[in-house]
Amino acid sequence: MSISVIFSDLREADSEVFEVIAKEEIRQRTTLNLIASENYAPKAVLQATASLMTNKYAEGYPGKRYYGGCQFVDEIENLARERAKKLFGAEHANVQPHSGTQANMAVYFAVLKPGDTILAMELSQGGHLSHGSPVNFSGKFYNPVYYTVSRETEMIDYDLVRDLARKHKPKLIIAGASSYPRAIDSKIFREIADEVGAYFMFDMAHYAGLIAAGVYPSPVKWADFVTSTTHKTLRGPRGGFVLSKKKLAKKIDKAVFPGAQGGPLMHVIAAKAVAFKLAMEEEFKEYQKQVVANAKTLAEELADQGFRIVSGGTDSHMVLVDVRTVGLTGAQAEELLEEVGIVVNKNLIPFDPNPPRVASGIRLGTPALTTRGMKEDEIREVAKLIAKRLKNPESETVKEEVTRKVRELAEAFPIPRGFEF
Ligand code: DSN
Repeated sequence: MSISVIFSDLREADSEVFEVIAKEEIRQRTTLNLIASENYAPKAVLQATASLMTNKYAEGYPGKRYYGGCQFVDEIENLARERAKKLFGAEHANVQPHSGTQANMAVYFAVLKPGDTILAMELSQGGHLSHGSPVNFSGKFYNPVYYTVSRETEMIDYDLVRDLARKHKPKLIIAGASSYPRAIDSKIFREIADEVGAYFMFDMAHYAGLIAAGVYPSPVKWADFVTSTTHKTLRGPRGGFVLSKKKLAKKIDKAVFPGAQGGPLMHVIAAKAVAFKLAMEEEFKEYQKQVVANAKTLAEELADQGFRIVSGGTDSHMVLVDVRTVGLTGAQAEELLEEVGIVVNKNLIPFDPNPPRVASGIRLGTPALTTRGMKEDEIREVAKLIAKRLKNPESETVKEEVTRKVRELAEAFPIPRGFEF
């Protein structure tokens, strides 16, 4: 159905906002989205997010609210919690965090005091802003120590993690990343955390959908806390959640509310419940298998085209490409690709000599294109288009040809039924 029919009330009330949303709809339909942290949420998720649950205040938890009239939001939150636990095999779930960063904040509030030491992957190596970056609250309130990947393999240097843990005795060790394509060994992190008496938190925001489907190693058994978003590979609404061991349930719940947040977004929690349900279906598992197969194909084809792939490949949905191979910076590559309708983000690569706004790499992900139904053949075609554009930045002929082919691919693989607005 057309957006002007679905949003007819919005159009009438506020044509300016409507027009911008309409333009964004066209952008999403006509471009190829390779942003590793984005996806198309199913219509069922969008409908729950747009529901009247947005009208309800519900500070507190099911059965213990600070407002009347909470019987149905209680039902929704219980559904979301139970489904999250079942999906990931967790002992406890808190589905209230508004985002991944707020989920992380809640864990810090649960077990740390200001000034405590945390050990995490450095942002420039693939970590996340909220894992102790100096420009983020997590780096200002706490004392961050960073581990890196190995220069040779560009994979996590577990010996370094152990050495730093022994030396600095962190209270919390953090694993999980926003631009690390490889499998992460949670068992080793658990052993290191036990050796130095630290808590172990795994931020699975990027990998959550893969983990739910069993195509990426689950940290749930090993970590004290597992934090996540719901909108990346998991294909839900924008939001966060925390899983924990039962013995830490009270601590984490108090840290989320009243520690870090006020009223929960009940419409988003309803949509999280939907996403967790959909993620239990066989179709979702098949989708995630294809996401990884597509990412591997993307890495292989780009390598064949002469690009250096950071760490030599991928075990997940994302691929980190060193674009210095073709004499470009990440920022230049991002712009060149956007001009032809391929949307990616510039990204630091390990030990990057360039600053973040320039960067030497681009991060590519296959979740969104896989939702559009693309398989290995089309991904190979996309990789060839990326390579052609980046190897011929000055050529108008190449620019026109790639733009046309991107349009054709986008038309041949529309946002599928059940995901369109
Ligand atoms: N900004 C997200 C990403 O793109 O990975 C992480 O928060």
